[in-house]
Order: sequence, then C-alpha cells, then structure tokens
Amino acid sequence: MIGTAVKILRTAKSVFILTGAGISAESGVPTFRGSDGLWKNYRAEELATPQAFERNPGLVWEWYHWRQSIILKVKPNPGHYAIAEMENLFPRFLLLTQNVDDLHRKAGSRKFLEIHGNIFRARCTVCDKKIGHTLTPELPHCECGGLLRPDIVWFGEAIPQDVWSESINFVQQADVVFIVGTSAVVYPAAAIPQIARDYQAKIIEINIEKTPISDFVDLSIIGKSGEILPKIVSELKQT
Ligand code: BV8
Ligand code: ZN
Repeated sequence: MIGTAVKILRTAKSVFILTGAGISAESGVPTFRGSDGLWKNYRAEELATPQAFERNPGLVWEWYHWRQSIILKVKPNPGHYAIAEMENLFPRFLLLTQNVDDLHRKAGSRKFLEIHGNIFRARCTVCDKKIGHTLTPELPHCECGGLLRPDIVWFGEAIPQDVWSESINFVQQADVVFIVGTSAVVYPAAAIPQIARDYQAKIIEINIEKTPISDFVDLSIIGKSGEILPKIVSELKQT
C-alpha cells in the first residue's frame, strides 16, 4: 500500500491534500463523529450554526472556548509534520484543511488554506473586522461595540468563495489528491473526491476505517495518518 502510494507520487508534479479532524486525532483533539466525538454532548445543529449563536451566544462561545482550551494544550503530530515536509517535495502543492485547530500552521505548513476558518480568530458581527482571539470569560466585543463571533464557517453558511475557487482550480490540474482523516460527509469539501475523479487525478485515502468514498478512490490505506504519512515521506525522500 505504502509502496504503491510512493510509486504514484514519484512521478507527481502537482499534489493536493484535503485533511479533516482525523489528522488531529493523534494530537488529542476530539473528532466530530468518532466515539469521542465533539458532538457527543451537543448536536452540531445546537452549536455550530448562526441560529444557535443568535439564540445563545454565551453557550456557543463557551463551547468554542472549551475547544480552544483543549487545542492550546496539544501539539502537532507526525502526520502534520509529514504534510509540512511534503509541500517542498513537489513542484506544485496545496493543502486544504477542514480543521479549525491551527495545527498545520504550527507544524510548519505554509501552502495551505482553511475551508472552515480558524478557532483562534474572531470576526465582528457588525463591522466584519477579524482579530485573533482566545479564552475570555465574558462575551467578546469589537472596539466598534459589535459582538464578536468565532471566525468559523457554521452549518448553513457559505464557504469563503476565494478559498473554494482556489482549491477547485488546483484540484482540476492535480496529479494526486490525498483525502486524509475525514468522514467525507460534510459538503462542499466532501465533493472534492468526485471533482478529482472527473479531472483524472489519482485519489489516495488515508483513514483508520472505511468511509463512504473508500471504494471510490484509487488507493484506500487503512491506518493512522500519524503513522502512514511519515512512512510515505521517508520512502519518497530515499532517491
Ligand atoms: C453550506 C466548523 C450552503 C465548525 C464545520 C442538512 C441540514 C443542514 C445543512 C446541510 C444539510 N445537508 C447538507 C447540508 C450542508 C452542510 C453539510 O454538508 N452537512 C452535512 C453534515 C450533511 N454543509 C454546510 O452547511 C456548509 N455550508 O452548505 O452552505 C450555502 C451555500 C451558499 C450560500 C449560503 C449557504 C458548511 C459546512 C461547514 C460546517 N463547519 N466546521 C466547527 O468546527 O465548530 S464542519 C465540521 O465537520 C468540521 O470542520 C470538520 O472538519 C467537518 C468534517 O468532519 P471531519 O473533519 O470529516 O471529521 P469527522 O469526525 O467527521 O471524521 C474524522 C475522520 O477521521 C473519520 O473518518 C475517522 O475515521 C478518521 N480518523 C480518526 N482518527 C484518525 C482518522 N484518520 C486517520 N488517522 C487517524 N488517527
Ligand atoms: Zn466591529
């Protein structure tokens, strides 16, 4: 499996990687739908939606501050570092993460986009100003007086258009598309494997279990991303 992935990558000129919560699981960040899933105590609709924030901004901020406190204690794992290394191994490379935990940046990735925003950034609900923000006990406000919200894309909200079009343009010319640690159910990110297929990219999935796209991809590697990705990178680097 690993050998097959390396063989495919040896001739690749343009590599795209989509990551989901699974890439951060080995760092200790709970995933969304796993047994330790974040949503366990709450349903997504209760918290990660504009309606929830409208109805009870205090509860939504409490949940995000709780998540920030977990993420501030963890660090990137070998899977994040392997991806950071990969960006220098190919002429063209782009990482798109669904995660909001900032761990790819902490691991040294530079060529990446965040499709769902970032948990350490807030946005003003009045003047739209974006600022870095962590862990205040009271409801955070902008200097304009407006209530701040997490700078995160909630369910029912549009994905940042520039991020989406840059990602799709890249996928359309990619030789290889990796789908790592995602249950591939949340749209529009979940549409990427189909777009990759339509444009003849080779699709490689890395997940600890079968997902709805496992039978659809060219290579489905079952295993932990923190173990598989470093093996792929070290074999690639052996000329
Ligand atoms: C949009 C930020 C329209 C929040 C997130 C019905 C009702 C309401 C909405 C919809 C609906 N049907 C469809 C929709 C659309 C909805 C959607 O797709 N819903 C799904 C649930 C059906 N999508 C949206 O609402 C999107 N917007 O459609 O807007 C629109 C268009 C134009 C104009 C106006 C409006 C917005 C979606 C973004 C939502 N925000 N995150 C926050 O983080 O608080 S999504 C959230 O789920 C996270 O970002 C997460 O990344 C994402 C996907 O989850 P995964 O990353 O895949 O994580 P998960 O736990 O599911 O899976 C982990 C995987 O890792 C598992 O497979 C596991 O096996 C694996 N794994 C675990 N450990 C490891 C591992 N793999 C490898 N190694 C390991 N060690
Ligand atoms: Zn403001």
